[in-house]
Amino acid sequence: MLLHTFAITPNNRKVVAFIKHFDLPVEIHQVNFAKKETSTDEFRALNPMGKVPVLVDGDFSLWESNAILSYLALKFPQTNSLPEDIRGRANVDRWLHWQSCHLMPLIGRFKTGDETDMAAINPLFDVLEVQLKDKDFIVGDLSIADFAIAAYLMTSLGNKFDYSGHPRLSEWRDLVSQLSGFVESQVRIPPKPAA
Ligand SMILES: N[C@@H](CCC(=O)N[C@@H](CS)C(=O)NCC(=O)O)C(=O)O
Repeated sequence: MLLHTFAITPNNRKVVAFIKHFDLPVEIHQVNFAKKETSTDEFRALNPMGKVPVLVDGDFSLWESNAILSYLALKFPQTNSLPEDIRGRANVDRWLHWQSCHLMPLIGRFKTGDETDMAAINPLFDVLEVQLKDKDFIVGDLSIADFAIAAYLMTSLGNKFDYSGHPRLSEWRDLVSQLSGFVESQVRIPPKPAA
């Protein structure tokens, strides 16, 4: 199995962190954007969106990071990262969709500058704070939902939010950031050389 990725971004890092955390037999290939690798016909055949991450398993290629997380969790059930019962599974799906439909778009607005008030994240943090009230992880046990959501809160932007009003969220973020997969997938950007 092969993952095409660009590990610095949260949608990529969530998958790389999952693979590393569970030491899954997936080869990791960092795409070269400078060489327009994702614009080639060969890459577009894997993902017509021309984006990463993309997982290739034999003759099956899968794009969309949360779909990849679900696939890996099902392919490697020993990870115990996706409940088998219908409601447990739906619960994880709910948080994956919440990340895609609510967290990611708001983060996108911060990045484009359409949102400049850092406190605008608080309604979403309120939701996570309530969810984590009596649990170690988002759905209780560690699941792919933790990887999907936490990756967004560990970026340089994620580090700038004020977590002081959300103590459980803050504890969970610290806990997940210490998981081996997130430690190993940390990408340090070298400082720009002085002009
Ligand atoms: N919803 C997709 C987003 C994928 C995505 O936007 N990937 C970005 C990096 S995070 C990318 O490949 N951008 C390069 C491009 O758009 O050319 C997912 O979760 O996988």
